[in-house]
Amino acid sequence: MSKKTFNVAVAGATGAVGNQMIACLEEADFPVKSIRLLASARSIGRKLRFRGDLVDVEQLTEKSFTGMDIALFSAGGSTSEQFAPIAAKAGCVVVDNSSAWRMDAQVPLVVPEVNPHAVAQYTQKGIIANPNCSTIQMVVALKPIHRQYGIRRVVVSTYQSVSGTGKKAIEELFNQTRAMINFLEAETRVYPHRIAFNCLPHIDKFLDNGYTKEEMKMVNETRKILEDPDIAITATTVRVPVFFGHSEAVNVETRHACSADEVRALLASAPGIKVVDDPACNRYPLAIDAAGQDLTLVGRIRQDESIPNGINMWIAADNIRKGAATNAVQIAQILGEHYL
Ligand code: NAP
Ligand code: 12T
Repeated sequence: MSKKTFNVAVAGATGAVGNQMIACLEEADFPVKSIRLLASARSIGRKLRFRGDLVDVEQLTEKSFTGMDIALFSAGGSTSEQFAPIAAKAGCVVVDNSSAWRMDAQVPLVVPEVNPHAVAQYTQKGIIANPNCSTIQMVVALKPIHRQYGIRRVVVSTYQSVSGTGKKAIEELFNQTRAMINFLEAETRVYPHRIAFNCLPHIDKFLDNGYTKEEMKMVNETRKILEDPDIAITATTVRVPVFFGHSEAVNVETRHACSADEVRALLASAPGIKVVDDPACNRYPLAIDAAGQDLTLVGRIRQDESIPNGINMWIAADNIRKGAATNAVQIAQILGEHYL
């Protein structure tokens, strides 16, 4: 029997997420027939390695998607807005990492452990959206709880690493940290304030309601993925001086009573999750342990003693892997195995 193989394009291949997408395609042994690496005109002349071969980076244009089967996009929202429909029209299914298409009713928003069935809806626009990094790791943990006990309300605060903003922000934290420990002036370019040795309660832009766009993404995307518009959610998203790995303090109010022990056992057997919860041995999810692997780490699972049915937990995951590239490649795998 011949195995299906696919012509795959990576748009934004030179970026923090795009680079990881290439690595995830290799790690997943994705059935790639040919690969096309796309970026801006700035990257013409660069070469990147895929499975040992050096591949030329090409400029992303309207013609880039002819003959391609799947395109993984991570080249910014405006690039996705413009080029995803062009790719789809060329018959290439787009898995998009930007926020451009996530809330479009005709575009499925998918986390494979949570709503893999939604992939089927890709036929409407030829686009599948990858959720925001902070949303992905939260819904992986919320889904089993919602199915078992029904979630009434979620209150989340995030502790997000700079890699979520891209390669320039990784450099900014590095350069500012080096400047500070040498008693030099830290330069601020990417963020409105110094991020080294600081916390910024500001991710993405501010909206008219006083929340940031990142906070509202968590609210709206979670409801869409869990297919439940009635869940009440409120979020505070904070940038912290961490390079890789987002952490989250999540408070969940359930409809039916649940104990911390039950939730711990439930999550321990749920897909994509590793429970790390042994406070007596100082064991709990850490960004530095989440980074470089694909599982969502959940710990500090305990009763919220202030309400009848409440659970608190701490969740950490690699925002560039499960929060972006790994999730996109997992979607592409479902697409390739079941739909194309
Ligand atoms: P990054 O490190 O700054 O990389 C940006 C990439 O986009 C580079 O490859 C860049 O190419 C390319 N690019 C920029 N403008 C372009 C244009 N006009 N035409 C073609 N390519 C262009 O950023 P990143 O962290 O990888 O993030 C990239 C995207 O992924 C963003 O849309 C972001 O919203 C999304 N993202 C999503 C999540 C998530 O939550 N799922 C997490 C992180 C990022 P050059 O190298 O040539 O400039
Ligand atoms: N501004 O994909 O800055 O919507 O960490 C992800 C991460 C937007 C997104 C960030 C952002 C997204 C960030």
